[in-house]
Amino acid sequence: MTTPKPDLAAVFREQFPDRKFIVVSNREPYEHRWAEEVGEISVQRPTGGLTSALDPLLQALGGTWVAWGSGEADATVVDEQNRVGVPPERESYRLRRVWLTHHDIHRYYLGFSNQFLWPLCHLRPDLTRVRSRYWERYRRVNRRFAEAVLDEVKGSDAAVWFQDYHLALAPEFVRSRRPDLSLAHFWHIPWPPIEIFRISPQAEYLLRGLLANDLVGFHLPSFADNFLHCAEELAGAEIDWERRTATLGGHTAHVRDFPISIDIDAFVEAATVEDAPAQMERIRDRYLPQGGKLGLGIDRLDYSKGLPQKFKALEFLWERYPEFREKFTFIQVAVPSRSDIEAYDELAERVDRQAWHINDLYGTDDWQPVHLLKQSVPQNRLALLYRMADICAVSSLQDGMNLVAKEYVASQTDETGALLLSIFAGASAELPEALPINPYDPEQFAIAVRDALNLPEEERRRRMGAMRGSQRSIFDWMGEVFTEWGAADRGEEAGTVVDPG
Ligand code: ADQ
Repeated sequence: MTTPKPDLAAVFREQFPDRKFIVVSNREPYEHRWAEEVGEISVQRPTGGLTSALDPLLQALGGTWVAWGSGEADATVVDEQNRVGVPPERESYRLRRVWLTHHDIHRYYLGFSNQFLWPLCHLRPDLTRVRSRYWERYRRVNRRFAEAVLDEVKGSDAAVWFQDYHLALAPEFVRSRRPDLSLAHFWHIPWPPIEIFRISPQAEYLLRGLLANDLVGFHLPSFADNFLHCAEELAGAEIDWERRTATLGGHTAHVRDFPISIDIDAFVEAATVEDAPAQMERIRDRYLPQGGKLGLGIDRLDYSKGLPQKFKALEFLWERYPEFREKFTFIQVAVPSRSDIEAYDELAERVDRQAWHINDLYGTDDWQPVHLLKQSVPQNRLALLYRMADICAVSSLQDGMNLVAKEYVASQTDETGALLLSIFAGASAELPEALPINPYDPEQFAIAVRDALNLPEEERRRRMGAMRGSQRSIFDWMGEVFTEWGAADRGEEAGTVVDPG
């Protein structure tokens, strides 16, 4: 059974009847690469997440997507304005590419974005690296994105949607030249409390950049609160706590929370393909002892995801509850990420050592307790792993939302699995039937794994059924963003104002 999807093109047009739709993100939806045959070009398409949800909408509306041209053959296919029509087989919207040099990637992307904003927003100021050259380049690249946007909206009205922490300054650059445009921004990671955010030497500039939007969205009300508080104290904005607006220099930004979600149907379909039972059997044969239970973790290899804490808890589990040896196996899929950054490199080594240590202590000739698969796994295979996993453990130390938790719930079509979910993942606010864990307490975490594995089937079904019944999709999420954005643009309230108390 599929869930009804809102007609997003209609929702957008209703809110913005005369405006062109422009999306701006660091990553691009289509990447051109050199194929194996000499001279041939292949196209990498959007896979999963927001990119693949936005792509059909842009195809329906026919707007522009502005993004970094990261593919090795990207420059070959664009026109003189750095534009290419996508998708290749039925060009329906425009992809406008912004070029980044080697220094840009190091300073704007790996530097300011991922070695300053990312750790700061994930409450790891100890991992931040403050360098004037990072900031300088972040400003420059944001200006370049803004210029590409301005170029694309020449002579037209537009609604411009910026994505994420790579582009905090671009809205202000755009607003200063085109005050008539409607601008919105979605911040996909947490916004930290002021005590942490004020560590940023550029706090005021970052806030001013974002306050140039008509709408700023976060996953949780607490992130929106933190942002408003920072805007008041560090940028001197006037806050209306009831309306949840911040006014600076005569412009008012509406600040709202929109918990993002996933394409539920895509996971349900992938988990229930005709040969799913045979495929799951093959995975079981490969990794599990006869009749054994499966635990699953799917994460980017990032320090915010709490992988060392998860492995410590598993070590405690097999040490203290020997009844789970040879009866319970854990597959951790960890896709390498930002490996040019030292902290990520160290993390990768650390989890390798931990997996090796656990397997050395408790493994036998016929059984390996932990399988650490450092690779990307296609979505259809992920869905099968999710479906067959008896438990899925999300151990984030800090996470804006965490889509893995939602993907597990969507793929659990038999409703027999149990979700262990960190109380520090944004998703925990919407999934009260998950089993809560505190990843900083590995002994309790181990007890939670034990209890989850011992949970009666009826209770597992009750919890999973309740979570599945209340899931909302990424399409609902987008519809809400557009409705609030339209209202903000007209200076109205759309009716989902959060009670600040
Ligand atoms: P991420 O930090 O990347 O996103 P998350 O929400 O967990 O975190 O999404 C990860 C995505 O990558 C999932 O869709 C997952 O399936 C996929 N993935 C993970 N490991 C994979 C693997 N080995 N192979 C293939 N796919 C894999 C940021 C924020 C989050 C927020 C999202 C969306 O940090 O808090 O939920 O944006 O706003």
